[in-house]
Amino acid sequence: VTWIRNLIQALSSRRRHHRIRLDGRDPAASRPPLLHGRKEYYEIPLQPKNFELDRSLKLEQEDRGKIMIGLCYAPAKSELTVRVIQCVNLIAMDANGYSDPFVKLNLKPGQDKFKKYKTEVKKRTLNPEYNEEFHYILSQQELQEKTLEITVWDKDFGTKNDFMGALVIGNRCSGERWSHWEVMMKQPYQRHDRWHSLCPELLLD
Ligand SMILES: [Ca+2]
Repeated sequence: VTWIRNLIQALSSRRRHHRIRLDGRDPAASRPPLLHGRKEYYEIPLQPKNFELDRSLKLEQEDRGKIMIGLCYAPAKSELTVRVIQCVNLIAMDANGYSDPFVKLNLKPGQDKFKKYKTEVKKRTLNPEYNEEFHYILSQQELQEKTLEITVWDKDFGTKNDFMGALVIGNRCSGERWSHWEVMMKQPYQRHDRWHSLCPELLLD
C-alpha cells in the first residue's frame, strides 16, 4: 500500500508526475542500482488540479478539427440540401491513433417530419471524405427559424459511440455559422461550401 500512499501524496501536491515502482515496493525506501539498464520506474502523468489554469491543455481540448458543409436551398421545391463533404484533423478516439468517424444531422426545433440523418462510417481515419447529400422539405419561412445541429461521432463496435465534436449553423448563430445560413437563403439554387471549426459542445454563439 506504500506506493498507493505515495500516489495520493503526489495527487494532492502540485507535481505533474510521480514515480511508481512496478513491483509495488516503496522507491524511497531502497534505491538499488539500475542493473543492465532495465527501466525500473515509469512516469505516470497526473491531471493538473485546476484545468482552467492550464491554458495549453484547454486549447488542446478545444481543437476538434474542421468540417466542410455544403448548403443549398431550392424555393420552388421547398428543398434544403445539406452536403457533408469532408472533415480534417479530427481527434483520435481509438487506441490505434485513429477514429471511425461518422456525421449526424439534426434540424431543430425538430418535428417528426425532419428525419435525423447520418453518414456512412469511415474506418480508421482522421480526415474522412463523405460527399453525401441529405434533403429536407420545408418552406423559406420555416427555414429562417431552424438551426442545423451537426455532430461527429466515433463508431465503436460493441460499445457506445464516442462524441468527437459539434457545430450549429442557423439564423440564431453568430459569425460564420450565421453567415453561411444567410448566404444560402439569399442566393438560392447554388451550393455554398464552407469550412467550420468543430467545438467540444453545441454552441449557438
Ligand atoms: Ca472507434
